[in-house]
Amino acid sequence: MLLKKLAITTRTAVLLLANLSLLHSAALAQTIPSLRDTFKKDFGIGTALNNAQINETNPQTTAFIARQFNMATPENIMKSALIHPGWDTYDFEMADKLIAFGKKHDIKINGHTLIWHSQLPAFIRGIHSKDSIQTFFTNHIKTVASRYDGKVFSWDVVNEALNEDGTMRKSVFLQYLGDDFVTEAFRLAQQAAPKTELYYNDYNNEQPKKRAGCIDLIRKIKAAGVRIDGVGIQGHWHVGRIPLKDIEESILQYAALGVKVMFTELDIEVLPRNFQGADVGQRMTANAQSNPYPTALPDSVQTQLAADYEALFKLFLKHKDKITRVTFWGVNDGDSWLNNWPIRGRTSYPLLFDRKDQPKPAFYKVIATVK
Ligand code: 9MR
Repeated sequence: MLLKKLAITTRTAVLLLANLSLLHSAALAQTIPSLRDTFKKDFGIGTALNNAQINETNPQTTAFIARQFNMATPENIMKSALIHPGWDTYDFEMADKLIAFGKKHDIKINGHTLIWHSQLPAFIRGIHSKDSIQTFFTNHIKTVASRYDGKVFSWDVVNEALNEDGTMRKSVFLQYLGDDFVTEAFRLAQQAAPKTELYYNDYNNEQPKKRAGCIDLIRKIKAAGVRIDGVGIQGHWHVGRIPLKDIEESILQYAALGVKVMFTELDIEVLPRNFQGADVGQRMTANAQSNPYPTALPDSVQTQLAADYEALFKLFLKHKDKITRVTFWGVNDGDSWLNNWPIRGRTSYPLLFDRKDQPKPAFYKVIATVK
């Protein structure tokens, strides 16, 4: 009897302690500065959201997101494979939840993405005629963009249509619809979503050749009398190798076209990689050196990461009149796609918060850039 009582008391004490430590970290999260408040006069601060976060499975995570970010992009759930799984079937469940999430927490949603060559529905592989691709393209944009008009703040209308040399990527859309598919996507989006901002989004489009291709695309859309409100530079960069000059030149050149500039998928890779960018089709094979920091990031890399983020945010602030949003591609290091790409199962550290949502030195450097 006594033993049983003792066991119950011990269990209660353990539960109490666990709750106390939860409360403790929740309270701590409220004491660190908020990115969205710190930059509120400068630009929006966004994050990518995954299923668990949209489903609010962990109330502490929800509170943390709402305190730190005022804009969000769904990491996957609005891509065509997920939202439009069959020729005549759409699945709006998660996207509707995301809209509700945004409303509840005063977070603006950027729809991602209407037209992308990747993560397409499986049925596309069975289509081999121009007419059918055209019908898919038109129906998809009309249906999805009109449903969320006035509910999402903006759309990445077309994602990653360019090659590194600035020419058009050989996608299924280019193959069947020709060079003008980008302009046509914006035309359809403009009709379906008159109350929504419309953007072109890509990675490495701060690099001179790809930037030139991107500028041509924007000019072409405008010359056709079609609306494009902004350009997204994804910002998947590497520690110690941030192309600050190219980024600044791009901010200036894009802004000169009369479009808003934003950084839409920011993260800084610290793990070895033999190429730059974010082409999800590219992969690397694992070797003994490919996962060098399985337990912790060495101080020297942590310091370099902080310096890189500091330099970037100084540059963003310098051009805050042209930049409307900076979005991180994930809430914390544990969420990042870089743990699984281009090699599965690595331990990466590309964001401002660690796996427990604790701020890293880079976070404080970023906060300190605001005078
Ligand atoms: O982060 C996304 C990851 O969860 C998906 O598996 C991947 C699949 O295509 O897409 C990732 O997000 C990409 C984004 O949609 C477009 N730019 C590059 C991003 C990183 O690959």
